[in-house]
Amino acid sequence: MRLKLKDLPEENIFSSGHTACAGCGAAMAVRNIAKVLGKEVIIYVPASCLSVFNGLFPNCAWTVPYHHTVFENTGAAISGLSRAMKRKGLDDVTVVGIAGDGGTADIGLQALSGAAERNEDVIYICYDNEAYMNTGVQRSGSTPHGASTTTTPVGKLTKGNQDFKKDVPLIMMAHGVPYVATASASFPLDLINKVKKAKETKGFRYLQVYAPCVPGWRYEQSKTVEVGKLAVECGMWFLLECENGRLKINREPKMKNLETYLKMQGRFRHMDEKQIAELQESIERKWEFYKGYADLTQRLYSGSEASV
Ligand SMILES: Cc1ncc(C[n+]2csc(CCOP(=O)(O)OP(=O)(O)O)c2C)c(N)n1
Ligand code: SF4
Repeated sequence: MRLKLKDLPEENIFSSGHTACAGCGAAMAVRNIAKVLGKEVIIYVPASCLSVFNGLFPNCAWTVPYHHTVFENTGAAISGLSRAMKRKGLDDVTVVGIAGDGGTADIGLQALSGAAERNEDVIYICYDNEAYMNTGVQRSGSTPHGASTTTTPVGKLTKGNQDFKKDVPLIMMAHGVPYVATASASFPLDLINKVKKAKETKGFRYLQVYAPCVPGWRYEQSKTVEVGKLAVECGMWFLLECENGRLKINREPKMKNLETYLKMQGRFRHMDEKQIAELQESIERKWEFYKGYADLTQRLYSGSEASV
């Protein structure tokens, strides 16, 4: 049965008193995710904004067991925790890793890939704020085309990030794991139902959650939800779900208002017509690709419970 927001409990395993910036999309997403996870969980967080704003020792906003070791090992750490729980006969404990996009798309990619390949019984959540925010807004593999960061600045030779965003959800789908989904802090109903589905599924589950970042994207702190909604409207972010190889598009983008989305944020404000057109073209290609992929996989894996 689908969850409604009013079904969520008052109590939260991610308590108030964390220290995220006002308007932090990652904090909004984590608060909603935590409400669905329940108490029988172990949380792992690598170096990231979350590892700082969830509290530094001896403070901790998590009221359930929480682990933190190094930046690159989320996939390996949650694999070990999950196996240890099973060895102890604690099969009901869900092990969840929550990492930033730098920790996922770049430095943690090999550990993530290994865990997915072994189909470890874990949930891996990447909150995607599209750069290394904790250390001062450096570009990550998840940074979109054109975005200005401290390592892809706007200058005479280049104007922001020259590369295009790495599609980690697609890489995860190619691993053939049971569940891959994208979600957004701005669509809480969609988000909580994907977390619920992930929780009810066995094996490796991957969620990537779009998480606007006020200082890194440079918009007004009251606009987080609006920025996230516009991203889905214009196709900068797609809401998708892939179960046992079958891709479903949860919300059809309107494919409009890209300029409104870009102009709301300081990181894109320098972009000229040519750059915007390049970005628009890449979004349209991606959309065609997903539509085709969804059609194909719905036919290929129809009725199948096996992973690809
Ligand atoms: C091996 C290693 N390299 C670099 C760092 C420094 N470091 C800590 S957090 C961080 C950025 C994390 O970025 P991301 O994963 O995108 O999460 P965010 O900060 O955006 O939440 C970096 C580079 C580190 N802790 N360990
Ligand atoms: S820098 Fe960005 S991701 Fe980090 S706490 Fe602030 S708003 Fe959240």
